[in-house]
Amino acid sequence: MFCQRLRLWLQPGTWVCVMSQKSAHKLASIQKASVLPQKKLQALLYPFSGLEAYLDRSVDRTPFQLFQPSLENMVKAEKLFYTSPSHKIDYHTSATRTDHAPMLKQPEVCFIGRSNVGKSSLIKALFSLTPEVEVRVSKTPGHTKKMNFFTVGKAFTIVDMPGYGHRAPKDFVDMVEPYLCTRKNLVRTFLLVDGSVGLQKADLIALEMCEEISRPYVVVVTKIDKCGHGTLLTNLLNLQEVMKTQTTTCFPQPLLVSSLQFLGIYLLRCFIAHVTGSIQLSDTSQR
Ligand SMILES: Nc1nc2c(ncn2[C@@H]2O[C@H](COP(=O)(O)OP(=O)(O)OP(=O)(O)O)[C@@H](O)[C@H]2O)c(=O)[nH]1
Ligand SMILES: [Mg+2]
Repeated sequence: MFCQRLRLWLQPGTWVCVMSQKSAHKLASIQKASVLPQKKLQALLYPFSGLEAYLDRSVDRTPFQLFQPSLENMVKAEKLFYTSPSHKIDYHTSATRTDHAPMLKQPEVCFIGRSNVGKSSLIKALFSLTPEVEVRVSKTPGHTKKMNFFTVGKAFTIVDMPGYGHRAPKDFVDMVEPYLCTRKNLVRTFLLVDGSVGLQKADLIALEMCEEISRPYVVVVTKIDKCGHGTLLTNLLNLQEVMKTQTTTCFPQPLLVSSLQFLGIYLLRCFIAHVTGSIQLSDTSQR
């Protein structure tokens, strides 16, 4: 049923976006992923569904399924991530201080988290339908040294931040905190936590900082491909407990992603399109 509906949505002729010159990853678009078996596709679109079977029946699933857009909405959101002459996706500029940040009017979202947690990789995966947009990733922590601004047409801006913790740039605090506090068009901060290692001391400090700043933010659990279901679920439930008891401005649902396997990337694209006001969600109960 689910696959049938997906194929209906993706019928030839309904997909008008132009694929970029460089070849995109085979799972970069829902259209390409739709050839996968139903269970795999379901886990790719809604990663929590792949974990549910391993979860004790007594655990409340609700907080993990609050944002559950329909396929129609995810397809709508994905279209924003294709570049075209009238909707250019591009690296815009970098800045090391908030007062050097570009004056952009469109809604902005930013990605923060420990060095090496996978911020740049996640942005690269979001932009995988436009692979000519260069987002640099590295095994070496502390790779991203500046705030890098990427514009998505006139719809929104995505900002890749340097990481905190090991090998963080010296001016991290001066750079990131004022940005989070004062940036007017910032509509959402995504705080990344490594799902394969769970919450670390530095993550708790970042959560505290976001709470103090008191602007809406969302926790994104990265690298969910990197560990077994047991470890991931333990880390996830621990995180959920902290979110429930120690946060107020955090969106109660952690979003799960793997930038390498594209798990949760379509859902995150839809979330960004939604919070920036770039799409209106239609019926969300179609899953
Ligand atoms: N297995 C796995 N590895 C990942 C994933 N995302 C990122 N990585 C790896 O983690 C390392 C760090 O990735 P980056 O995206 O550069 O991390 P970052 O948070 O931008 O790091 P800094 O710029 O140093 O703050 C790289 O070796 C990536 O390949 C993922 O989803 N799964
Ligand atoms: Mg980086």
